[in-house]
Amino acid sequence: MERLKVGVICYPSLGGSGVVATELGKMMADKGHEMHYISSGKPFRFLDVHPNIQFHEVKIDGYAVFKYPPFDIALANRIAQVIESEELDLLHVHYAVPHAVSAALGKDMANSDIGIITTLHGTDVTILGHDPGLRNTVRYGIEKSTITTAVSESLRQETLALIGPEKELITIYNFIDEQKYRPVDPGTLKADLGIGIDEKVIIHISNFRKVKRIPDIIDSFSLVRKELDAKLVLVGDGPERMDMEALVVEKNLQEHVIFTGKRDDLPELLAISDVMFHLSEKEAFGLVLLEALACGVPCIATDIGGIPEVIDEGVNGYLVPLGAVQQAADRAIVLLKDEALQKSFKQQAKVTAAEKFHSSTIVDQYEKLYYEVARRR
Ligand code: GMT
Repeated sequence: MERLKVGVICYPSLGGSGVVATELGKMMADKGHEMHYISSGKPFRFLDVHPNIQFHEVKIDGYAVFKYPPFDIALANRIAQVIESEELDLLHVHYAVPHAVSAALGKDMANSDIGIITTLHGTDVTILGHDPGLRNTVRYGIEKSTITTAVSESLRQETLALIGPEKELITIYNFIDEQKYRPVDPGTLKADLGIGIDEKVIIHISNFRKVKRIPDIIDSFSLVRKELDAKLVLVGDGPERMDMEALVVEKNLQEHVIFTGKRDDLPELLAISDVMFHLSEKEAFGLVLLEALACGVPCIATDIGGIPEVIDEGVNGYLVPLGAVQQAADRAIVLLKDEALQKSFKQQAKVTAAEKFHSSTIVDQYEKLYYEVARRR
């Protein structure tokens, strides 16, 4: 098989798209491809030591003439340089805005015929695509890409309806690193967090944005607590964190809700959890749900976006309408009180992760696309 040289453009921060971009790069590098990350910072989980992975930093100085330093143009400039210096075969860009637009500009600057794969992760379409001030930019990013992928069929359909691109749009699901996300021994973690041995654990992991609807999770948890002993473990950090801490105090739940902040030991945290709550109002895929399933944790999640493609109602979890906090609580109570049901859901959760979303299947789909785009030049 021919070894490809791939330029990868992604957000370096913590978040599902960054995780997918770096895990994919790592697995492609393991297959022998040369992966070149072009970004403002080293992406999350970046493998410093892999011989097939290189990092090309984008720098921009804050010249007095700029009110806003033009990062997207600096990125395009760096993309053009790397296309030429590394003789790249293709670009894989995560997010249409701004990355696909910078990639199109970089390609033009380099006067290159390189192919561009753009992967849509959600907010570029579900939020920016609804903004009249940006919809044309999203469309431009997609039209300038050779092939665009969406992380769920729901996102693909929404993009077709909203943007109506003429270019090819295909669904390739997200995946996780099965070496990391699997049932593990949590050691003394449950006791360390102050959770009683017989207490049930409901977990939520996110970046604490409004879209995650954490107040719904807290309300639903307070209903569960009326029926059984449980703790709510809220993992992550973000703009809503302080308000959520205040809300927990206001509801007098501070003895029962644990804020852990950002953590790296997610498999251990999932190992002590009985169920995951994920009640977002928008979610193109919900990578964290897949992480939970792979660790054998059933999920109660909203019936929106790409979530029903990950959570199989009554098999590995339950789906509830947006805002239905009582229904989410009722489902959790049924599950947490029935050991046999919980055992079956846990088993099915692992089967879904291993069969529908196995990394080898998904990485092969991307690799096939890489060859196709590289060949089209
Ligand atoms: O959901 C977020 O806040 C982060 C965002 C990101 O950029 O990582 O997540 C999006 O991409 C993930 C990876 O494809 C998906 O699993 C998330 O569902 C998607 N978020 C939304 O659609 C809100």
